[in-house]
Amino acid sequence: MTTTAIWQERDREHHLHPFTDARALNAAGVRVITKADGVYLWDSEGNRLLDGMAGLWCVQIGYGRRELARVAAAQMEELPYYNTFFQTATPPAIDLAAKLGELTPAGLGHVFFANSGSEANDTIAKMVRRYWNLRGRPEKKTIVSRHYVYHGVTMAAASLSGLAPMHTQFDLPLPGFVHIDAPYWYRHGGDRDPEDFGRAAARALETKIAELGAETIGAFIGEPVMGAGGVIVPPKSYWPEIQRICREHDILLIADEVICGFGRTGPWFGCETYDIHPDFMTIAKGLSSGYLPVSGVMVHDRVAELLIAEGGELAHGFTYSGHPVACAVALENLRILVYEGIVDRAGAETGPYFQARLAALADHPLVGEVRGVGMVAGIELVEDKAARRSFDEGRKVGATCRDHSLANGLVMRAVRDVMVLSPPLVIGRAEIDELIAAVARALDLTARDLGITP
Ligand code: PXG
Repeated sequence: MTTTAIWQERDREHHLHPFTDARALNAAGVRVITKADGVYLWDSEGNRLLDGMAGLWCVQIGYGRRELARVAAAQMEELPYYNTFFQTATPPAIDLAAKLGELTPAGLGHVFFANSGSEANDTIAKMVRRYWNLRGRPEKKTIVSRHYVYHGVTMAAASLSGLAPMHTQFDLPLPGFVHIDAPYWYRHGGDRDPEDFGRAAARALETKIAELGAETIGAFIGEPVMGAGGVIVPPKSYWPEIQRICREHDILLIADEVICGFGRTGPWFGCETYDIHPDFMTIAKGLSSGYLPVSGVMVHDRVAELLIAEGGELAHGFTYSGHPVACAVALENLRILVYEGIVDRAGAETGPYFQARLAALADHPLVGEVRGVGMVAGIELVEDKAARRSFDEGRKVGATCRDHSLANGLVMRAVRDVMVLSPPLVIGRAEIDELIAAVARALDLTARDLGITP
């Protein structure tokens, strides 16, 4: 048997994969990724793939940066582990906290560390409850989220998420989590001007408040741009209106920057792209470029000060909160992102080039809309462009396009029939050209399968 076949057999026998139909995977056999460099991956059969997804939206600096490996090894030798629980801390955790206080938008001066975006969002859900308990408003606890959004998979994070299977499989959402419509102009905007639609979509929050009573609503959570929900880019009018409503009703604002953070939308944070001033900000993924698991909750000083002054002992934390090796790697990742101008270049130069090249694909007969900002994009495939009519779900057009893309050496994901792209921020112009050519080829081959002439 080949090495690949042996790995596939072991994987089939022993490994349960996330968000995977195990039966279908076992029939097909897993693809084993064995190494990576820059924006490229290699599988165990020697195929090279351009990683149009930066892993899972996270490898901002690209693969193979030995500086991160060296920092991890050095920290493991010096101090591989110590906790931050009982009046102790480690230099990397302290330095990373201070660095994040500088890098994130003004006022977000405190961080609570966790290991994943899900854990960070669960932490926020608990901090919202703690905050309103301390303010003497124990009834003000409900968190409003949106349909389509992905905020993670732990019990509270999955309740915050707005994707149906994540709820129905596990009897979620928990009480105290409600959802409103997303600012999804292409699907729900009809003939309306996008900015009018954006304001109306934000006012769905006002309607929900009127229904439940402002005295019961503690927070609103949103990704500046929705990522895993299908790269839903809000009209410019959306976030100012959401913030007005939150202010008027004394509702905390949570910005989930797990995907948008660390340069994905151009500036360092999606909050800067959309002028959002949150009370909490979730960070993960790009914080360490995925080299090690680490996440954080940025807490605004006005919230942190209450927790510090009146909260007593916070009964919450993870064994690996502020893990020294993960924090050291995150610090080195941030140093490289700043020192090499990676975020600046992606924001000013390669991001706009990526968007301009993608926009040209809008003429393709399968493409209803191309949308994106910075280094993240979605291409929505439709059966009828004029009517914006989707393909029947059962035809699995997005999955077909994804499979053509993979077969031609590009990792591109399908969310429903939206093809999503989120390449490493270090991707260069020639590599963007290669990516665009592979997307165009995948679109043509998908059209051919459907009997449409490209
Ligand atoms: N918030 C957002 C906005 C995310 O995108 C999480 C929270 C949860 O992070 P963790 O680290 O707990 O996974 C995410 C994660 C996909 C995909 O298929 C997206 C994510 C995770 C896995 C798969 O697009 N996003």
